[in-house]
Amino acid sequence: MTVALLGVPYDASSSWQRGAALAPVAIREALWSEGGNTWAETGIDLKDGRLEDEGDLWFNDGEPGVEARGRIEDAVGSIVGSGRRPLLLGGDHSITYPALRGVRPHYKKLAILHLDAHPDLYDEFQGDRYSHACPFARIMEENLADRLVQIGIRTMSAHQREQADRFGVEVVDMRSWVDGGTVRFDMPVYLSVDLDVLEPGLAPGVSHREPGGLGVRQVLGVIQSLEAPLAGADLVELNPLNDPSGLSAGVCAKLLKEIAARMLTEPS
Ligand SMILES: [Mn+2]
Repeated sequence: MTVALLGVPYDASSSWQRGAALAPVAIREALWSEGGNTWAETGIDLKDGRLEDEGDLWFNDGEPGVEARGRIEDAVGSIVGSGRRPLLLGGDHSITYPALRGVRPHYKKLAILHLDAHPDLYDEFQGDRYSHACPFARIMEENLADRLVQIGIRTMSAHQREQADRFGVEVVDMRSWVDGGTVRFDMPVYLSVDLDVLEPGLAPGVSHREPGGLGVRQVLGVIQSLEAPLAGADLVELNPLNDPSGLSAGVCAKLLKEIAARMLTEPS
């Protein structure tokens, strides 16, 4: 098994602050920093040659979103087609919809495990159906997932509640979170991690800080206890402009290591 890291420096679909496009550089810098090592907790060394870096996609400022999305879909599709597992570094959360379009044709059944403070289920947001507030509405409309399980949610609006009911989304909101609880899947899983699922004091470098979130340890527990094959993953919404200390980039690097290690421990 090989993991292909893909930087997606795209934040043109952000509804509030830009800056997430700077994240891939910041996360790689934290990942390879000599201040830490490259071993995951589960005993995998990311320097053992099975983590390949595809570099960053390139976006023209002001180009139509449909072109940007097409490029993301094609890049992810070709990674999966080559037998590798894509691990995307966003970018804002809008990249998850084209990523799923790239992954989905390769799987008969596919579930999404989505960790986020926000359900991102708006039909449209500020007039944009491809906003970072909307990807999971597009995904469910196009049947790109057989199940969508959301963890960490704490900003559900009435409209998004309706959307969740309409699409059959399984929402584990923060109010009902129980430590050590696991979600079981009988099909491959695509993991989408919005950094703002965490308590913002632990990872303040996000555009939408929402108190009351998970701890780093709890998110690691969700990743490490996942039993189903991991078809792909993304780590989105780090905003380095809100992360002068680099603390949040370091948290991303930690999550990246454990996600990659989780993929690499599967039989190929
Ligand atoms: Mn979010």
